[in-house]
This record gives sequence, C-alpha cells and structure tokens, in this order.
Amino acid sequence: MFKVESFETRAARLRSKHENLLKRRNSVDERWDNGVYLRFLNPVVTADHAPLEWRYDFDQSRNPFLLERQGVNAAFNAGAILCNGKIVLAVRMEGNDRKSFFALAESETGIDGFVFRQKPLVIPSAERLDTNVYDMRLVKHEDGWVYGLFCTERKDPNAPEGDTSMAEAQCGIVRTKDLEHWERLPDLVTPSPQQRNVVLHPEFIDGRYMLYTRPQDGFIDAGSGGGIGYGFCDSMCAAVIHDERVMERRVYHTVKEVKNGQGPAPIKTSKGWLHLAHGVRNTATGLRYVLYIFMTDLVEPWKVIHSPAGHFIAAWEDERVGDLCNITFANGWVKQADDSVLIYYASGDTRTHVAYSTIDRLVDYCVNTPEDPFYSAECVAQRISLIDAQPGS
Ligand code: M1P
Repeated sequence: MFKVESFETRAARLRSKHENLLKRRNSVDERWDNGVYLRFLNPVVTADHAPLEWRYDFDQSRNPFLLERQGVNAAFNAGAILCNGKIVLAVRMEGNDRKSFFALAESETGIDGFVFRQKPLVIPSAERLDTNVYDMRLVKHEDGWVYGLFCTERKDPNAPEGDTSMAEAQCGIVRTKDLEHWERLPDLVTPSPQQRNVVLHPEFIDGRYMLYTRPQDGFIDAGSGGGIGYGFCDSMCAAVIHDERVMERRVYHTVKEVKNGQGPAPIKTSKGWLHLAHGVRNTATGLRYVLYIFMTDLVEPWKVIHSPAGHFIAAWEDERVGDLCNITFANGWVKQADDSVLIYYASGDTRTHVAYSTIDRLVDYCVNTPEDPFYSAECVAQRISLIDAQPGS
C-alpha cells in the first residue's frame, strides 16, 4: 500500500534519501584480495545518483502525487578525466525510454562523493541526427583540446521496410577546453561500414592524430573486423582514416573470441603504453564481457609487446546481475600524480564502479602474467612451472 503522506513529507523523504546516497562514503571491499587492484563496497555512480529534478516535477499543482515523471534506468560506461584536482566522469545515463545521454559527475576523492552537475551535457547534433549516443572516451590531447569520442547510433538507411532494429554505429566527436562548451566535429570516416569503441591516442605520432578503432560489419557483429584497429588522420576537424589496420586481434578460445574493443586511451609508462580493453565471448547465457590489459610499444603504439592471458576484471558477486548480466565495460581511467590509477568500470550495463591500483602493479601484472598458450596442456605446464619455481620446492 502507498504511504499516506503529504506532498511535503514525500518531497522531504525523497531529498533526504538522495542526500544520504550522495554523502555515502566508500570503503575497500576486503573480500577481494588479488593484489593487483582494490575493489570497493559500493558503486560510485548509479541511476539513483541522478539529481531528483531530472526525474520528478516538484510542482505540487502539476504533480500532486509527486510521481517520478522521467525515470533514469542506468548510469554506466563513464569516460574519466582529472580536472582542477577533481575526477570528472562523463557518465552514460540511460532513461527509461532507452535513450542514452551524457552527464558530468565529479568527486574530490574519485572513490565516493560523486555529484552530477546541474544539467546533462548538451551535445550539438551532427548533420544526421543521432538516435542514441553513448560510451564517451575523454582524452586530453597534446594539441590542447579535450576530446570526447563516442558512439553515435542511427537507424540503418539500408534497412528493409519493416525492419525496426537494423542500426549503424559510427564515431561521433566533440571537443572542449572547459568541459562546459562542446563543439561538435564531423563524425570519423573510416573504410569500415561501422565503428564502435573509437579512442584517440593522447599524443601526436609523427605530427598526426592516431585513433584506435573497432571495425565491424554489422551493428552487433564484428564480422570480418578482426579486432582493435588503428589508423591516422591529419585533422580532427574532418577526421578521415584511409588506412585502417588491425593491431589486437580477437582469437579463438580466449576472452576476446567474439569481439574486443579499446577501453579508455592508453596510459604512458616507462615500459610502454598500458591499454585497458574489453573482450567478449559467447556463452549459453549470452555474451560475456570482461576487461583485459595489454601493453604496446612507446614509439609505435600499434605494436603489442605484452599480452597477459585472461581477464583482468570480470563481473564479481553483485556485479554479475544488471540490465544485462555478466558484463563489465570500461572507457575511463585516471592516472593520478602519485601514480595511483582509478579504473572506472561498469557492471551489467547498469552502474559504475571504481577499482584502485598503481602504475607499478599494473605494469608488473602486464609484463609478468604469462601469455595465453592457447592449449590446456600448455596451461598446465605454465602452472606447474609456477609451482616448481616456489622458494624451497
Ligand atoms: O552491452 C555491452 C556493451 O555492448 C557494446 O559494446 P561492443 O560494441 O564492444 O559490443 C556497447 O553498446 C557498450 O555500450 C555495452 O556496454
């Protein structure tokens, strides 16, 4: 039964619940203990973090029952950047109407206290209207701009009549100097019919912009697109990649068997560029998305030099369940001045979590985790050599 309460009482109750959520402190989840990264008890951003004014009309004459008018379903797949000492996330918000949009949430600590700015981001439209926009990668490029590369989805113009789901994914581009005013640039053009998970490399390579791509034939299927690709362009104002090559392939019977995609922009370390990516395989319960790490050459960032086997982060405990199940996805991480790294990952296409690590630990993980030997017998040999090498054995 509904509580019998006045409009004012209900409004006060909603506000107090929301304030308590925003004030909630986070702490390390002691159950997780692999030494590579720390997990935290609470997600850092959820749909419930959305300001109440985005959901409720607080005018009693228009909304006497104080009903939620425009529900928010999810807050996930967040781009991340350090700005004036704060962590700023460009969160993919999804309304109950299934449309995604971006909103900036910021925090002093990066592990709790995220508060959304007053209104969602207003992204100017491209020539062809975006039906849906999502998964922004924020990159401070050495040209001085902060770029936001995101997926823009539109109905496939070649869809046969009556087909209401065939869609086309491309890379939309915006840039800003202050995270307030965003300039829309033309969508990226590549030789591939569809693109998702496109990421800008933060430095020029021989005076050109380098982008990580994910060529795909269809909206969901990577098809002949063999993995994470790369290419170069001369300008971001009319970004065209003529020559797109695959640098990080999907491989049978690995975590990236069906598809993979670059996560956030790579982080520069003394040993190479550290990459976070997602890998997908098919299972009886649907696609399973996990995160994995690899490292590329400092001078030629398209050359993979370390490729630890298996997943780095997979959905764990409550993270397994969401709008979709068994999905982790990351498009934002931040290296802080003390060389700690905050990794923002989403679970279940529903909520955003943080994992905490350090450059030393991530590099050690990346360089010293054995590569996938592709055969069970060789995996056993790898494990036995670990056992045999123990001190005293
Ligand atoms: O549902 C899981 C993810 O699916 C897509 O990623 P990919 O293109 O690699 O399959 C994206 O829609 C992503 O937003 C979503 O989290």
